[in-house]
Amino acid sequence: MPVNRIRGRTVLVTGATAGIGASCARYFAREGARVVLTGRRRERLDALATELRDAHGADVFAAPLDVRDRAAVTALRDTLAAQGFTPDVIVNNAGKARGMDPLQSGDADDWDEMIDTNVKGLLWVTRAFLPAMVEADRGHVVNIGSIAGRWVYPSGNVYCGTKYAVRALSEGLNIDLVGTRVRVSSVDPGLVETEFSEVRFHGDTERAEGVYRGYTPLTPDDVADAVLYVVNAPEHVDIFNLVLMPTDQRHATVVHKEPDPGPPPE
Ligand code: NDP
Ligand code: 8X3
Repeated sequence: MPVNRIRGRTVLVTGATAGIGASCARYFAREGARVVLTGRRRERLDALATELRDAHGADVFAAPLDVRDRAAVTALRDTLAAQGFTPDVIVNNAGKARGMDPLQSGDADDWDEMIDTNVKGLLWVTRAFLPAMVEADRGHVVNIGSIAGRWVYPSGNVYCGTKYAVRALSEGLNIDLVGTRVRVSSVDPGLVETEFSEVRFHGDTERAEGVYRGYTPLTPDDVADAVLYVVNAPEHVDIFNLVLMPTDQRHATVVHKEPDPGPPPE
């Protein structure tokens, strides 16, 4: 990075225990940010905190958090404030797809989980941490959206709906913050190889692996690189929307895949 505007900032990442969130935490720590790691799996948070302290001497605060728990979100905000860890960047990354069925046979529990995490969780976190940014007249909210928030694909129904909502919330928030120096960015990836599909298919690893076979998907680091880029932009520049896809992907379902060669001959 030619100019480092990351050093010394305090970055809260939701869903830092895996995939894109873990990569974002690594990228911010590497550039000298203080990082607040959150997610539900405590052992993973602790392991990542140790890794970042050892590798970068990073100032890290790791706290288990389920973003669906509004009271827990506000309690964490208060704990962080008491410890001098008030974030001036939040990366609203925690999110998921659950199931991939036509709406008429979809599972309402899956829908609850997606809506509560991807939409309401993002709102609870933003509502809790934003006022301090407005007060300080400095800050950045980065929402991890998706191309699923601009193109609906077959059986994507509710997941796409949550990402359309994230897109609308990013736009609305950006408008509401006019006159402040708090920036809003939506970083919207296409296919990224993470635990996403394993979660979507309820632990069916074979089906999940198939999603990423035959082409080169994005890596979580590719997305973290984009997030770092938007946050590192000069303060008068707001990169409001950054869409990134694998070169092999040109639309939600338009992906160039090499045919599966099948099992090796006996
Ligand atoms: P992963 O499954 O690898 O990571 C998801 C992260 O979200 C985990 O750290 C998980 O942690 C956390 N999480 C899930 N539920 C909750 C919850 N209720 N409270 C707090 N944290 C939670 O998936 P990705 O890294 O791929 O996904 C990250 C974001 O990127 C999501 O918003 C997803 O929609 C978006 N995205 C992903 C794409 C992809 O192709 N992979 C493409 C476009 C967007 P834990 O289980 O420990 O709580
Ligand atoms: C996650 C990737 O394929 O569902 O947003 O659009 S996809």
